[in-house]
Amino acid sequence: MTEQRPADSISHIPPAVSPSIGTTLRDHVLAGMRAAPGATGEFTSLLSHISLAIRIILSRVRQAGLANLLGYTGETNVQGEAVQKLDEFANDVLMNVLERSGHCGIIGSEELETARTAGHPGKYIVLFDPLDGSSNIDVCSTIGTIFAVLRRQDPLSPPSVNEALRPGRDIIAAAYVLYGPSTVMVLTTGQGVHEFTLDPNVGEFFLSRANVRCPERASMYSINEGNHARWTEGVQKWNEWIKRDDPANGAPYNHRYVGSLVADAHRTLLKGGIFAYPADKKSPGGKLRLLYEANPMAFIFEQAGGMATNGADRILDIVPNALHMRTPLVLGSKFDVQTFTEFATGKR
Ligand code: AMP
Ligand code: P6P
Repeated sequence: MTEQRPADSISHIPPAVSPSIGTTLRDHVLAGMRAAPGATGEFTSLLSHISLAIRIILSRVRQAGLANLLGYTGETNVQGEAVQKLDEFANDVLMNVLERSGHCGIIGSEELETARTAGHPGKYIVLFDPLDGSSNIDVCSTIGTIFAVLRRQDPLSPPSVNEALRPGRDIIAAAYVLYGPSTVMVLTTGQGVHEFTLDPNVGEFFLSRANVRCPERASMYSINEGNHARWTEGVQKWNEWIKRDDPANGAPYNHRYVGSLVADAHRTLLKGGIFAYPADKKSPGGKLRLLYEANPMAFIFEQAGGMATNGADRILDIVPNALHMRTPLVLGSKFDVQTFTEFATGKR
């Protein structure tokens, strides 16, 4: 017969030293759900599905050069751009996961000619650039994914592609992911901006910066200087102004430009200053897309105390007229975006 251990023998075993586990993305989103009155969990499930898609995309980005995933498919997308194999893969993964989630009635992607309605009503609209900065893929520079989530106004009605054409002020969640030296997701659901870093050994995103704030101003600017001759006179004057030799007033500014919106925006969010892709003679309506590049970035920057205009007006107030509508984008610290806007609109 086994000897009965005294009842209190267990209490002598010291409690396991719990490792200092950080806050996961899942913890953060679940806390948001508990704080949302009447939440059913659909929104949380949608974000969880998107997180899965991001991790699948990442797995291929990290092995691109070895898995014959670099280079082009030979097709041209609706933007008239050569489609990279990873562009297509990332788009397919996001489409598949979002349709499977059952929460997404309408999907809009840079890689799709028109918005896609799911076979079921679905409560949400998700708009995304599956792989931003793809021209940097083959040279191993930072690329990323950008997405925005909106609520459908009548979730039970049959989805219609035109529902995607809503101004950015209607966004309820936005994020970008950087596939860089580490994999970082910057997310807002309307309660501040939070940065999560993927622990590749665990396969989880952990909170790395809570309540990210964009500095009020900084002497850093990010623009493709090669377009100088095509800019308006006002933008050229701004460009001369930030390069003047005036150390007492933070000039000249330092110049940084990766050529991936996600990389240039993330540096600007954390360090401050300004990113600008203004209208120019070649792109009179701007180059960047409103619905799945400028709007999500603008929502994130405003949530972080920054600012986003098209060189004159607030990005989030622009009413889209087409899924792939382009816009000039000026993003960053309030002081720097306001100064740019004053030059661009002839007030300085
Ligand atoms: P649901 O019923 O889960 O679709 O959520 C309804 C609404 O509550 C969403 O559209 C959000 O505005 C809000 N909400 C739900 N879950 C969350 C969350 N995890 N974080 C932030 N907001 C949330
Ligand atoms: P340019 C990448 O192709 C992209 O769409 C954005 O990620 C980036 O900010 C911009 O274009 C770079 O454009 O004309 O400077 O190469």
